[in-house]
Amino acid sequence: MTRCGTIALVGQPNAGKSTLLNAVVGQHLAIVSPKPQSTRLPVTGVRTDGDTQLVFVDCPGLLEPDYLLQGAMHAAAVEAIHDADLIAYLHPLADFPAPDLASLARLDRPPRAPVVTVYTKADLVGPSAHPLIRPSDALVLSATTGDGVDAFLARCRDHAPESPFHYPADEISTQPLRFFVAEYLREAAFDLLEEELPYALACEVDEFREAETPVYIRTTLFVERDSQKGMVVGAGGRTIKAIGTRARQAAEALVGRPVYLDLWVKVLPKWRSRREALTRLGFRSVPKEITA
Ligand SMILES: Nc1nc2c(ncn2[C@@H]2O[C@H](COP(=O)(O)OP(=O)(O)OP(=O)(O)O)[C@@H](O)[C@H]2O)c(=O)[nH]1
Ligand SMILES: [Mg+2]
Repeated sequence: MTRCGTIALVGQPNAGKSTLLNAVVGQHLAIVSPKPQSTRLPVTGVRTDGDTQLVFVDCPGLLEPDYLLQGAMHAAAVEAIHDADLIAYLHPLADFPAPDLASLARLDRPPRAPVVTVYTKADLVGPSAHPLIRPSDALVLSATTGDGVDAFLARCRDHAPESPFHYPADEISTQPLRFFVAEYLREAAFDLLEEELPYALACEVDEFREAETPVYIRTTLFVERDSQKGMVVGAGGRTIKAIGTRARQAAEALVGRPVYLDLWVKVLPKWRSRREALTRLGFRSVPKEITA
């Protein structure tokens, strides 16, 4: 008899969801940034131990949407909440207590799955603060030191229903390599670009020739305005080169072979507020409009 459960990792932007996903699968799958709202589309990570498979869905942060992209991010997180067998609601321990999830996520119906509150970044708070949350059944962990991650995994296993595995036991994600290449470009952009620019940038992989050595990957970085194009390219092409080098190294670690990244920067006017642009960039449920 096997077990297989889906765990949604949800919470406010910057709570540490992607860092925890990477810790449980043991690979840098999801992009991580000190800047909030780095995750836009859910990232799936699979971990199989013996007879139990856990499917983690790292969600975009829960926020009050101001524009259509944020509405689509919110819709993706809410969908994952309703699809899960267990909802892991992450919140930094330093900001204890976590606000009510149903109102934070503006859920129109209660979720089917149980919610476990997981206080994150415990390494940033002295151990004396931990007893604050006892005797509730919340968990405390640090995804960067690994403290508390095993107890979190044990809780996930307790909630995994009896079921055949959904994926082969050696798989760690269900998303294609091209998705991660586009994400690594965004991660580099989050790191190397300032202020609003990382938020105005989207990536698309146009061509992926795996049979070639190095693997040839042609990508487009979209910005919203012409003036942003120059900032992404940088003086003498320095900025785009740095973004490309960083993303190529991450892509090579995942692909396991040398990669050639061909980068193009184009303007896709106001893509963050346009339905068809968001659909093209992979968002499945784009709301008709933003409701406050
Ligand atoms: N010290 C410490 N920092 C952490 C820990 N977990 C995450 N961080 C940091 O917190 C920041 C946000 O982490 P992410 O994993 O990107 O957070 P997220 O919840 O996925 O954020 P969004 O995708 O923007 O919603 C990054 O700078 C991480 O390095 C932790 O356990 N300890
Ligand atoms: Mg994230």
